[in-house]
Amino acid sequence: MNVSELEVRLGELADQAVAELAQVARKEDAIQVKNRYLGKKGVVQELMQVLPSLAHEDKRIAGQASNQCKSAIEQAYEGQLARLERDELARRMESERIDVTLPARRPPVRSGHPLRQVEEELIDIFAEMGFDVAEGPEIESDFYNFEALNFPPDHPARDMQDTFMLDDGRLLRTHTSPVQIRTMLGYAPPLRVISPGRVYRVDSDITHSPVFHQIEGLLVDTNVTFADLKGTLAHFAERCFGPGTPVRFRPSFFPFTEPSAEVDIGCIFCACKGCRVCSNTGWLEVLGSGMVDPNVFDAVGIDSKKYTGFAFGLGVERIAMLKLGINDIRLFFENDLRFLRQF
Ligand code: FA5
Repeated sequence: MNVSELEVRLGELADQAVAELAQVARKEDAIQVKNRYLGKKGVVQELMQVLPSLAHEDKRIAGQASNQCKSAIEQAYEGQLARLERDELARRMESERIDVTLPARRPPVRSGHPLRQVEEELIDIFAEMGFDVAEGPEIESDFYNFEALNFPPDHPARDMQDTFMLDDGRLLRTHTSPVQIRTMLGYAPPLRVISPGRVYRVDSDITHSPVFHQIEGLLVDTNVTFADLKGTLAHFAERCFGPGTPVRFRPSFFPFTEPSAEVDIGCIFCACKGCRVCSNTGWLEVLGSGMVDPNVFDAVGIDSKKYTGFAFGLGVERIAMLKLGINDIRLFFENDLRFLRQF
């Protein structure tokens, strides 16, 4: 083969390879075509084995022709690869297109536990009347929970609050009233606080839970009378249960208040006519209250000749059950989402 024939043959091979590359549909096929022409044992290399037999001047011409042939094939190979990648991308963009009209997954709306919602509503009502929030510990000593509140050691009033005792003599507080004592020991009158929190009693049925929540109220100042207590709680009842809600004060007993009263609201389910919820009485009991007993003032070192005050304590579950129409207190503590999602 002379050098002219070699040039022609290399030109043909280049055309052939370029045409083949233009046909391939896959990257692997393109690599194969390229290797068949340009590989170590490829057709171009094979053809160039005539090189040693050529004259010196012809070798240079043959070298140039071979390089031209190789770069033509390389170029076609690179071009085809780029084309294949573009096509692949276009295909994926077509098939994997994001459907923006698909409704997004909604994150769950967090609304807070129904008890917490009601508790916050109640706190807001008292905050409007100028009460600050005070807090106390859930593990208490006998002194704060009973003694300073005028419960003598063997007084039967202790039986009303069946108590969880700890091994070291302390107890789980049975009401929020110990926060009255902590507040009066810590701050001088005038005082106007509420104290929301968790309390514990050995008590369990559909309206009583061993763990429940109370909000305590305490107001101490000069010239505070029972009329102030009545006005405050009547206003509270209207804000909590709606305008015109009647309230009734029934004589009662708490060791730490004198006089003491249970406070009922007119039944919101039957407009005081009498129904199953109010046991046909027309009234629903919502809280305990009274004027601070002078013995309590003595226990905390407040001059009972100068100051008077009132206190009250309400059960948050009780009020939440009335407001939300819930008939079993246990629903609050079971954490069943079917229940919780309704609020
Ligand atoms: C007291 O706990 C007094 N400390 C309230 C008080 C404060 C009176 C200040 C005077 C002055 P009583 O035991 O009645 O009182 O409880 C108050 C409220 O807590 C009740 O009206 C009731 O709504 C709620 N309650 C009592 N026991 C339970 C219970 N086991 N589960 C759910 N709620 C309860």
